[in-house]
Amino acid sequence: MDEMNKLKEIVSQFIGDDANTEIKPLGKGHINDSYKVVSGGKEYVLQRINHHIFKNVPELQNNIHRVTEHIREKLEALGVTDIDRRVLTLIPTQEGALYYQDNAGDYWRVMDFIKDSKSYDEINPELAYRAGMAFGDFQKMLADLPGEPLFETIPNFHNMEARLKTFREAVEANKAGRLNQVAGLVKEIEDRAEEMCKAEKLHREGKLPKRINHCDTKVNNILFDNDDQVLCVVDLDTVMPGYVLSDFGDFIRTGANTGAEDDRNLDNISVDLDIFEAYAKGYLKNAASFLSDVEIENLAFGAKLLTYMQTVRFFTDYIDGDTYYKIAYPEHNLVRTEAQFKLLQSLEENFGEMQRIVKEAAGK
Ligand code: GN1
Ligand code: MG
Repeated sequence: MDEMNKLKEIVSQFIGDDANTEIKPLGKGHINDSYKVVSGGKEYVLQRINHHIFKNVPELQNNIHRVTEHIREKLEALGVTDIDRRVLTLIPTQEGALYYQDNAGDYWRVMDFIKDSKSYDEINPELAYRAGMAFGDFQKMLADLPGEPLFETIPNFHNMEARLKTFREAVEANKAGRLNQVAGLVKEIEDRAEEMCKAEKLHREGKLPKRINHCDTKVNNILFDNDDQVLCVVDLDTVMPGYVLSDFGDFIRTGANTGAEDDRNLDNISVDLDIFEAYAKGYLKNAASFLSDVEIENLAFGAKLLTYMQTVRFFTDYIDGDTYYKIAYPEHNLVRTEAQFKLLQSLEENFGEMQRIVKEAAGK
């Protein structure tokens, strides 16, 4: 069976047979494969879930189901009208399951496609302000999710201590024989290691709580409508308990970078303080009411932490021989590492100002 027929067969598990189904690749995630499906006058997103990374797909899908249903109830209670564009809608299989596993062992899911929506890889301060409000609201809506804590879809996902352990093992093993050329960068990582494990330490001391976080607040995981109003937050695979520093930091890492995540020209890369300020204001507008002083005091640190963490993650993958992230060319993970590290240096240079901005935005 050719690839397209295989995809059609999978889609039919969810929405039944339709000879006119059209399927096209969609998006540019580093982990899952996504397709846009048009069938019977409706539009959907089909995704192959990367089960080498998300090892427990049933629990993953159960998380997303709980999160989206909870948000849906909140929106209904608020009298929101276009709910189908304001939260993701999972389409179950014809047998009522939240995913389908094919003969090859791959896992698939289908969601409604959110119409007339767009995402940005680069935004302006006004949109960053709206995105900040949206992520603050997202955490707030999920603060009272009933039942068991959410499943950790990737254990220790944003745990810096665990990431450093894996990094050190990769350095030790030097599997791809790439270490010689990057010794200077290994030292830069080690020089900052202790500072960057501060969140785990604060958590152990009972000073930093875990809350439900999105854990992938990349700027392009927010959908806007044609008038640039926020519709909803997408890419919910990593919604799980974590530190709010993660969600704040990952947005700054991606949204407040004047360059690209994999920019080859390091001169393009620095922190855009106007975006930082706008995001901090929007986020704190909705989140200041439930955040502790320790959380607020560490938001700017969160930007450094997530940028450092992403540097370590890309670097680990480079040293390992590119087994985790999709790459477009052989040195891609090294280019990403250097670009993230440049952003980290810019955040370090501007840290005092970032602290001042957060303090002011929090009204302290
Ligand atoms: C991955 O696939 P994507 O772009 O949504 C990664 C994030 C990283 C990001 C770096 C499950 O997200 O944690 O921050 O790449 N997701 C996973 O761009 O590892
Ligand atoms: Mg993503």
